[in-house]
Amino acid sequence: MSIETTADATAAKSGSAATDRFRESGKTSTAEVSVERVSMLAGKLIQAANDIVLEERVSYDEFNALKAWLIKVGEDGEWPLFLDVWLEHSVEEVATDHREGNKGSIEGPYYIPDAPSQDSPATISMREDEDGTPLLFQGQVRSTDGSALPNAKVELWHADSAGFYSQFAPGLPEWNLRGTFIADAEGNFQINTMQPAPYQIPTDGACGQLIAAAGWHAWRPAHLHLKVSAPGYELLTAQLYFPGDPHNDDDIATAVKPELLLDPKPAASGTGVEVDYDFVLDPVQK
Ligand code: MBD
Ligand code: FE
Repeated sequence: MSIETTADATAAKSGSAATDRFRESGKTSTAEVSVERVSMLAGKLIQAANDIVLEERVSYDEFNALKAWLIKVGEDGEWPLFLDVWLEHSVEEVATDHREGNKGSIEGPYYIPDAPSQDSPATISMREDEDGTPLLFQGQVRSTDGSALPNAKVELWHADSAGFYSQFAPGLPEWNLRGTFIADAEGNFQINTMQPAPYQIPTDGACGQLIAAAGWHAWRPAHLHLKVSAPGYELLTAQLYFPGDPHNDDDIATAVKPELLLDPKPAASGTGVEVDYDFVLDPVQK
C-alpha cells in the first residue's frame, strides 16, 4: 500500500476532483436557460470564433491543435479550472455590479460546501505540524446600513503553505484549512489559520499546456477564499490578497481588486501576523 502525498498532486487528480465536485454541486441544471438565450449566446460565441478564424487566417494545423487541446481539457477534467480561471471573473462582475456593499471575487474550482462549523473565536482545522506563518484573521460583518449582522456565517477555505487545497491534492486531511465560522452577537469573527502560499495552476494538464504554449505564467497570488452570509442578505463570495505578492498585478485568473487587499501586521501574540477585514453585505432586494 502506498500513502499518497501532495508530491503526487497532478492536474488529472485535482482536475477530475473539481469535475466530480461540480457534478455533485447541484449547479449543473440547464433547465433555467431559455431556448432564446441559448440560441443567442451560442450563436454569438460561434460567430466570434469564426470571426477570429477569418481575421487571423487560422490554418488547419492550428485548427487541429485546438481540437486536440479541447479533447485534452475534458480528459484531464479541467473544464472547471479553465472556465473559472479565464471566464468566471466576467460572470462575477455582471452578477454583482448592483451591489453597494463589499466587492466580491470568483469562487474558483475548489470550494466545498458544508465545512465543519465552529463558533468564533476559532482555529481552522489544520495538521498538528501545519507549516507556515500563523494568521489571525478578524473583523466584523455589517449591513450596508451600518448595522452589525449577528451570527453571520463566514466560510473560509484556502491553500496550504505549499499551495495545495485539501480534497483536491492527495495526502491532505479532509477539511484541512477549510471551515465555517459563526460570528458573535455583534457580527465579529476571529479565525486562526495559516497564511497560504501563491497558487500555481497545475502545469501537467491541458490548462498548463496552453499556458506553456502561449508563453504565459501559471500563477495566482496567495489568497483566502470566503463566503459570507446572513439571512436576508446576498451571499458574498470573495477572495482576499496579501500586499507585496508579485502576482497581485498579473493574476492568471484576473480576480484581484484593490478593495480585496489585506493589510496584515505583526500579531499582538508575538507569533505570525494578524489582519482586520470587515465585510458589508447587501440586503436581498424584495
Ligand atoms: C484557484 O485556487 C483559484 O482560486 C482559481 C480561481 C483558479 C484555480 C485555482
Ligand atoms: Fe484558490
